[in-house]
Amino acid sequence: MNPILTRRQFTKALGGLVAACAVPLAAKASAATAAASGAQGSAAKRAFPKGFVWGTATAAYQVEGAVKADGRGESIWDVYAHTPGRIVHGDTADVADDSYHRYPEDIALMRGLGVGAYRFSVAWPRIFPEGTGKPNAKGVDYCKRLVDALHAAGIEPYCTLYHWDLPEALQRKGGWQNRDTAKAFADYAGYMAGQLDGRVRHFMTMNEISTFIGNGYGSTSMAPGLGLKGQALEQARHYALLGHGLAVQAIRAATNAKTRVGSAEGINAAMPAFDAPEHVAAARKAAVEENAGYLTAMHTGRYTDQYLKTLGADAPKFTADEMRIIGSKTDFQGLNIYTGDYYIAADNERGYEAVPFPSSYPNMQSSWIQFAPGAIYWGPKLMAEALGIGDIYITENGTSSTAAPDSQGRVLDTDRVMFLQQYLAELQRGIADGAPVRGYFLWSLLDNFEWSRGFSERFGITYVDFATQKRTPKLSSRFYRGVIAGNAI
Ligand code: GBH
Repeated sequence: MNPILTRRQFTKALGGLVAACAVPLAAKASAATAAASGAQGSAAKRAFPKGFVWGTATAAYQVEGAVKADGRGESIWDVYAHTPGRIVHGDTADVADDSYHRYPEDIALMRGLGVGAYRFSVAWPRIFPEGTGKPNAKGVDYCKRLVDALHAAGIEPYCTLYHWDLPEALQRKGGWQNRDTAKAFADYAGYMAGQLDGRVRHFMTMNEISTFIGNGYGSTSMAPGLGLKGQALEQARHYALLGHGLAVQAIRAATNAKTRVGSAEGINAAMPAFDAPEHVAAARKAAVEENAGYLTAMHTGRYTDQYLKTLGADAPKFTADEMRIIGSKTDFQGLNIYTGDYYIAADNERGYEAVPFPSSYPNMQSSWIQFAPGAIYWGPKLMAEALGIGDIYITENGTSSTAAPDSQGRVLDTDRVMFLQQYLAELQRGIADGAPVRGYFLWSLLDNFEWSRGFSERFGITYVDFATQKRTPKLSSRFYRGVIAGNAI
């Protein structure tokens, strides 16, 4: 397929966006003036820094489909999704958004939005169908075509090397419970980064180690669904971190000096219950301790005393050399922030206490997304302060919404618009107060395969009819386009 968008594809996608956002003529004219002046409405807009990166994000298994195309190997998610009872409605991602074939149309949607960046992931089993061994040239070519098409559209690719689709062949050898998997991941990451060297300037090793370990190894709600406990779980978590560290080194060895390496982690975004010095101090302590098995270890090269003490006999076995590797210096930190956790100061050993959400606390469609815009104000700020992080990107933020096409075919997702409006306002305020956030990737460009929730939860700012693959930009798409055009909220 031609990687460069034809004029027809581009106009078609843009037409869709404009049609979905159809407004009366007069309103259209004033919207155009507003966009030109960088303002959208009546309220004074607050600007983001010059050069702030605006993007959207997806992940390979959630959008690509084409699971058997061009020599792709099987992943743990193919196996999991095809196991009866695992996914809502028995959905699988065999086709998903078919983005493997339709990426030119998706890139056209991004051009319509005006985003400058796209965060995507590479499916490891497309590159090494068996996890290790001989690379699959057709899989590599697909990634190069995608990246070249993004550049042709003026969109900077941000590449995640592992968004949970472990080759099944490696799972059969123990997956992340096997130390060799960390080495195999680094080999794959180094190889792939080398192939994309010069075309991709930002690499993320892994997406949310905390989730694929917590949900896939600790519980059974994600692939491979092992439900481990105690030391076995801790050891798998440790080897995943080791895989990250080894991959940082492998990517550096395979790429030019300008390449920037980081990861995208889902954090426990600690927020003070309200802005008072003692609660802010408590939340800052919580930020370190509650992420001790992940970001804190990755940024300090050690497990905190409190963490090891709490684990006792369940603590992972590790060497000083492994901890040095896990702490390999990165150039930026990606944070996926959807919600947060409240803390108050407490007179205990830790100096903080977590405050559970009352049952009346407002929620979005997904049961785990409490509406907490403060998370994107405090999360990056406290993480940066506590761990000395220099550059942060919000690598995911967004929400599910039940909004569906109305009688005119429009998708008016006012809950998502409200959510984004409030989170972006808090992000802008955080940056103004010193949080070193350089960019924002909205999750997600498209409705897609939402893991164990299948297609029952839609995170896209573009509606996807999974029967026809028709894409329809939602109201939130128009909202985001305005934010990007004005670089302000
Ligand atoms: C991110 O995870 C993922 O990176 C992305 O792929 C995903 O599509 C997006 O968010 C939206 O979910 O089943 O009740 O145990 C966000 C963190 C952690 C949220 C695991 C869902 C499972 C809750 N996820 N959690 S439950």
